[in-house]
Amino acid sequence: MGAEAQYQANYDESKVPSYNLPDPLVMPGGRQVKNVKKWERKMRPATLHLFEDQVYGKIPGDLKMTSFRIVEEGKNTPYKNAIRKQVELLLEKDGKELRALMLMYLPETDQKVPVFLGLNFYGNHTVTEDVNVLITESWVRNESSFGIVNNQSNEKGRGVRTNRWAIQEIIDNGYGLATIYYGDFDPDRDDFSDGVHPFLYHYGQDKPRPNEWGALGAWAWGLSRALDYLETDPDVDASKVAVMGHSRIGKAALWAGATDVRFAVVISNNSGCGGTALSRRRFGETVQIINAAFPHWFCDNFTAYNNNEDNLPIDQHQLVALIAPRPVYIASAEEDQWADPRGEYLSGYHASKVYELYGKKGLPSPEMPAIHQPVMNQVGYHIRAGEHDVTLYDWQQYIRFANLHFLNR
Ligand code: GTR
Repeated sequence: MGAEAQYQANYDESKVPSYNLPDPLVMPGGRQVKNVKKWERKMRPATLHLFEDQVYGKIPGDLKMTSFRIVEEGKNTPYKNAIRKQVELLLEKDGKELRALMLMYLPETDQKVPVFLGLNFYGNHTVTEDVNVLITESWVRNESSFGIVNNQSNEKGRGVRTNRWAIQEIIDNGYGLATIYYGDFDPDRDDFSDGVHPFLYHYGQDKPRPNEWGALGAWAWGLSRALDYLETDPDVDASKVAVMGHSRIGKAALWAGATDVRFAVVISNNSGCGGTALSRRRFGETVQIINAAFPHWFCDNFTAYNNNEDNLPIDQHQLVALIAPRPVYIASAEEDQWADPRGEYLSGYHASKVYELYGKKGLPSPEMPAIHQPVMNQVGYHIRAGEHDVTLYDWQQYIRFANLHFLNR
């Protein structure tokens, strides 16, 4: 096969190669895991280790924010019955600084509220028309239709992504929303001199080692640091935080949910390759394609599986299994074939035996549900009409799923 053919994506189901998925409940030596204790003591750590070592990379140290500061709060928002907070998460170490700015909208109540937490792609000011929201100063990807010039956000971007964030619905249902621009933790470019990585370099080091974290690892780390703050906020019920992410940020949300069990619910929106899509299916985006286009997302060890998926010691259903027994929701879009909707569904299906070990119901059928027929067990799934995006329909299902698990209704 020539290099070009190797890079071509397959969209034909009949050309999906036959493959053998690793059984999430069979230990590397062949022993069957028969109970939760064995899963938690042996198989889960072994699985997590493989993802750290071969896919996302491990964090080579213990790194927490050094301070949190509320920089702004107010009731003058475009939303009914909502308050706004903007919180700076600051990391200071060895003369270096990393600042992440969290935007929160919370329903106005004296109760602690559950929260959806998700990173955003172009800055907090893009998710809302609210003129009080601060414009990010971090490096952003140029996007001419948002007026971004020289990788710098400006006023023109305000509100350009409101369609992806159903803020009023979230508030009306009694939830808060917390969001941070993902590039605050690591700008999305193949450059390891910026973002959080240098904070853990040894003397003379200028990039992570082959088994150390890439950008997805940095974004997942940032989600955990956001949760550290939420645990201190008296208005938030931090035992009820649903981490949600779209696309590359959906991959990061899954990895955050796998590595940090404090996340009570995990939601993957169109996360695709390196998210919930099974790598072995090689449908749409593949390991080779993603490593070529985004060499900074995964750890370098992951490139060993370019065009070599059958040798992966794990597959993405085991990433979902790492979230068990906590509720996980996987969403696909019909026209998002690049992300392989069937592969996204199947990872939930094949992870379900770990949920069953806990006596929880996952996705019992190997057949995908029809469009707009959500399944809401401990593993949830829907496929909606339309493209790669986050829509009001998606949010309505996430709110229903959260209601089911957080409020029993
Ligand atoms: C694409 C990439 C996908 C997905 C998407 C996104 O270019 O191939 O894996 O992450 O970007 O994040 O929007």
